[in-house]
Amino acid sequence: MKDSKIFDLIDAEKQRQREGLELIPSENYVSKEVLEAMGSVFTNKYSEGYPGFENLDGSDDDVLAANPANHRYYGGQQNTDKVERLAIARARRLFHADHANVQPHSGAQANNAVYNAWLQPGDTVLGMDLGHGGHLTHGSPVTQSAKIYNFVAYGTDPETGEINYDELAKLAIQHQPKIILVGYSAFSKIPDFDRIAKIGEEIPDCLLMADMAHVAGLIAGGVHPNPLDHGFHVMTTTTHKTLRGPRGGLILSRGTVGNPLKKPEHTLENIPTLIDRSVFPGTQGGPLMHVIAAKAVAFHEAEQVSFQNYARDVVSNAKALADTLITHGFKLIGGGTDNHLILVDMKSSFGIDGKLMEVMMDKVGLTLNANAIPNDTLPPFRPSGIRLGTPAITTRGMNRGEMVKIGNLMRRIAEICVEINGGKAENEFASELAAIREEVRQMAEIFPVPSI
Ligand code: DSN
Repeated sequence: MKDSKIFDLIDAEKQRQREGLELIPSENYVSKEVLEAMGSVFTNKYSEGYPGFENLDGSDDDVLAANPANHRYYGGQQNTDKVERLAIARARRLFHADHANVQPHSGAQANNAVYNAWLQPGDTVLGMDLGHGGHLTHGSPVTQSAKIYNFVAYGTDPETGEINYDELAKLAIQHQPKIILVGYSAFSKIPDFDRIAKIGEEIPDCLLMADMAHVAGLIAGGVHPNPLDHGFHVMTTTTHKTLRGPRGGLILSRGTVGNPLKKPEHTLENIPTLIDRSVFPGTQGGPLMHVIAAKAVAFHEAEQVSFQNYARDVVSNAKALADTLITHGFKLIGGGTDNHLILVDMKSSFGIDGKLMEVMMDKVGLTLNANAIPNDTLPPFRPSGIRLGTPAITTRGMNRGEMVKIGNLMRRIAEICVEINGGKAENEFASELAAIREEVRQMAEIFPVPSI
């Protein structure tokens, strides 16, 4: 018997996604093929261990033709080995990596696996402050890793929105971290990877790690520098944000790839194998082979010229939206954006908090999230900022004209928020909100979601 409760909710979610516009910068719409691979029979298979890592350098056909012995703990891997090897080969090509581990279930799992591969309890990691745009897994005290390792935070410059490189260098010398971590979920600039790598080279045994979850698709599309080309040893990412694949994680690394069954020496050169052993059996059990199949499909899509165009459009759309918002009096952290993401200080722009804006935007089918801004004086659940971006609406084929329209609608919503904040009842704006809702629905209809 079909579970109608759940399937009705799936239908309702399809309608929500179809009729609204997704502005959360970490979300996207996958292709039909990615969706199909995720819903495939590979979900029935256990594949603990790894496929063989030999002959991963050539084309997809070369990779399929080779059939090296695997390192698995279960039989029946004729197809799973090929799927995982294709995923690895494609990821290596996309990101110029010596090795790819495609098994992490999420970005958090990927980060924890790298920590576990390289650090001893008590070792120091230098990462970006959560309040300045860093990520929870980069040392927030509420996480498990913060109980195990010693995280020290660097911040951003309030004037420019850039990383405070002088502070980073000073903290690195002072704390001698075993990992310098560059990565973020609310930062709209492009890090100077060379400068950070230079700082890291002065610290003994320091692993340079980049968590590029937000911008991996921009890197794959060639519109953002790749940290692995600038002296970094490891790059982690999720696969579902700008990269437009299934929900999951990925670890890319430089170094020599060894047999995962043999414990290698603890050196930076051996980081690929240290990571493999840390993912399985260190921190995870069986890989999700249906998700790995979908990752492989997404990597194939990202290798196409059309994806390079997509990445370019994500960035130009973000700039167009940012410019429109600035014209309307929105104050952007860092004064604009260089990637896919825009962080706005709603408090200093309009005297309202980010949560009110999030809630009112939701009512008209425009989804974004309230977000802390650097040195926020408001609490995390009702912070001063909002965070938005263009990966999903660019997937729908939207362009400059639509960015201007969305920016104009946001101006009107912000004005309504100001009035509500001043004491007016929300229902006084019911007909105006309904009209904006309809305008959003019409835009959504012209630019359908590819997979639904
Ligand atoms: N939750 C993700 C984001 O929205 O940026 C980060 O993990």
